[in-house]
Amino acid sequence: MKLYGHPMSTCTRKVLTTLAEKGHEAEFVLVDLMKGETKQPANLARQPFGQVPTLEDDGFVLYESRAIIRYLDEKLSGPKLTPSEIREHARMEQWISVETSDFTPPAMTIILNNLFGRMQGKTPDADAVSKAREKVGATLDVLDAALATKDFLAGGQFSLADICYMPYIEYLFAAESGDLVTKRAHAGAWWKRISERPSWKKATGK
Ligand SMILES: N[C@@H](CCC(=O)N[C@@H](CS)C(=O)NCC(=O)O)C(=O)O
Repeated sequence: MKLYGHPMSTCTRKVLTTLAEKGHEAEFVLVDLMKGETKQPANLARQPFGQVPTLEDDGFVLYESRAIIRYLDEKLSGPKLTPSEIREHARMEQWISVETSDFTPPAMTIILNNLFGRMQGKTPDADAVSKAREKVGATLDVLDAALATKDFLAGGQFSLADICYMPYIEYLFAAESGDLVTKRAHAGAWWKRISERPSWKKATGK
């Protein structure tokens, strides 16, 4: 099994965390984002949108991080990261959908402006960051209320839903917006709980 990605890529990190949770490894093939390798023919042949990650498993090529982590969870031995109980499973899917639609787009606005943009010498768009902070805060209010009565998003079990949020939250801290998480007691405790997992430390090289 090969994973084409970049160690700093949020979507690659979801896959690395899933592999680590399952107790498996894939051969890591670096696609250097910094050198524009995502847009080169070799990567476009695997991932027509010119992005990472892509998984290659015995001739089967799969892109889209959320599809990859679901595939790995079904295919690989190790702890299940999808609840077997139908309502907890549905709850996991609900939170992955919220992450995709309501959390990640504004979180990435903050991250691109305050972290990656700055690294490239660009001045952050303060207005865009401020609006994005409001949106992320509103979504985190909803998560915070849900996490008041359970340890993980799907219920009592760590799941793919928790993994989907982790790379973006990590970068929110580096983008001067970790307060959005820590000032919400239940979301803050949840982040502490999940970010201390060995799988996350392995995926992020800590
Ligand atoms: N929906 C895709 C998004 C992948 C994505 O945005 N990858 C970023 C890195 S985290 C990328 O490759 N960016 C390079 C580019 O767009 O040129 C997924 O979940 O895999």
